[in-house]
Amino acid sequence: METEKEDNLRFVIIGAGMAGILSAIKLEEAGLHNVTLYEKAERLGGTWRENTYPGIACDVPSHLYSYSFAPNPEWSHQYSPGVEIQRYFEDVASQFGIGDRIRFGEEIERCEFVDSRWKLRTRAGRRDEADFIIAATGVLHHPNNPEIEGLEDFDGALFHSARWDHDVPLDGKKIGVIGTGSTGVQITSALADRAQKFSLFQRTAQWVMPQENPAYSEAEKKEFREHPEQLRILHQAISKLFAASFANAIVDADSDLMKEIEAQCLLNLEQSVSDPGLRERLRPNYRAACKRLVISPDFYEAIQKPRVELVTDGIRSVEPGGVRTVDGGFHELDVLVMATGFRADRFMRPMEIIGRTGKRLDEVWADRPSAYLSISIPDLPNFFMLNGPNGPVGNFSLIEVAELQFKYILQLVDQVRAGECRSLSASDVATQVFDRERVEAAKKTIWSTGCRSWYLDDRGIPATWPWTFDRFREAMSEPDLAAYDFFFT
Ligand code: N01
Repeated sequence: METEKEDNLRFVIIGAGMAGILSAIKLEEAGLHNVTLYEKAERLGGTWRENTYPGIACDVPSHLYSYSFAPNPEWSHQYSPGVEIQRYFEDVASQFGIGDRIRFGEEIERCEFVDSRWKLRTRAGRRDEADFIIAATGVLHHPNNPEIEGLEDFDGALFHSARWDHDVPLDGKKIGVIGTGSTGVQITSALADRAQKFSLFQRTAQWVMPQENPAYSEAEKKEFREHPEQLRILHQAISKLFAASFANAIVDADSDLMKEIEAQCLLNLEQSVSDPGLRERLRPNYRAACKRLVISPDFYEAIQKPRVELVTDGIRSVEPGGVRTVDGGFHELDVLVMATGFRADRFMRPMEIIGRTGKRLDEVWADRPSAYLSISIPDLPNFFMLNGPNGPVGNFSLIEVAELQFKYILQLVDQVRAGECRSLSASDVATQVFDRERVEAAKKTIWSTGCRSWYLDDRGIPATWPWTFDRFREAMSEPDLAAYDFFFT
């Protein structure tokens, strides 16, 4: 039975993006009301607040990329644009009344576990304490800004895709984009008709899955509004389909479905690109979905437009007026966008996190980040991550992932509420065994078939969940308490 004190357990959530909002709602629902959510920015939304580049949309169907408990009849498209997704998170936060829990503009700088509690400090020096920390700090939020000679000499506008400068005019300008990941491809489709000249600098060709993006009609939205149960059924159906198809295929590189996906991408390339020279330059030399599969109905159409050029010669340097390639060619530019991705190994860092033995997270993760089931780190008691290292991050709905993880975390919290311990964290042994099995299983996955991608760690091993989504669901259904160290003081 819960005591008054147990009911009053204090939670700090770090980050008011998708996972932080989820945590605040779910804690409230569980009767845990002593919650503060720290957000470094002035607005919630995480990825969707930070990424506002032209053409941004999510490549997971909107009715799956929604909280299961907050279906949204208003999605405009099967794959809705970023601005709608941002609005959705703002609406959900307000609908569930968690706004007053959020401290905006306060960045947590340090967390130390002392005397069975977490002591926190913000960048501005505010101090706080908590029994539990939920790190909902996201995966892809530290821009990767490659060092390219002369970059600082560029005279035009220069920014990373996740720091889009909306004051910079684009229409009729000469725009260059470095990078052909999901971001670079979406920007290309969005700006191909607006630029005077658009140069896409491609280091590695991408496989592109042609996926139409139909709009929902007013009649369909009305139907969804009047029959919300249909949305729940739709959410479950897409989730099931996803788990049974793509999710299974990527963890088995030899699967028939993986070959089928590659055949569809190949057909897209052959049928959509008419110029044989351009087609060859766009042809990847590795397996489809080895990098994150790019989903686009119109990238090939955009790249063939007269004002668009695909630059495949390597970049030698940036000069004040544009980009010089290794063949000596010069590409004059007014705007240069780095669609060069993110540092995927950072997670909550640069926060300083000190566990019960006095060891810093930076030391624990000196080689690379790891966590038991992507949630708990040995000797960081009552510190749980959502979308932490080695989780399912490949073309999945991270919302569904976070919901499953949070249910699991609540069961760990229940151990403390029930007085079974004061705090708990995954044991060293369980974490090592998990890591060993994960690395072994990763060999069979599509990410291991020989390409460079942000999924790979410094050894070239996929730092992702290497098993089926059903296995993930199963692992999240109930914690194996034997994998945890219980602490009593
Ligand atoms: O980043 P990326 P992203 N010189 O890392 C190139 C999610 N997302 O922002 O392939 C030249 O995929 C690099 O080249 P190479 C999704 O999970 C989702 O596009 O390494 N080029 C690559 O082409 C996605 O996977 C959506 O040879 C350099 C590109 O930059 C993740 O975010 C939309 C370079 C980076 O691609 C990241 O996507 C957007 C250099 N020095 C993002 N350094 C949707 O849901 C890097 N590159 C639709």
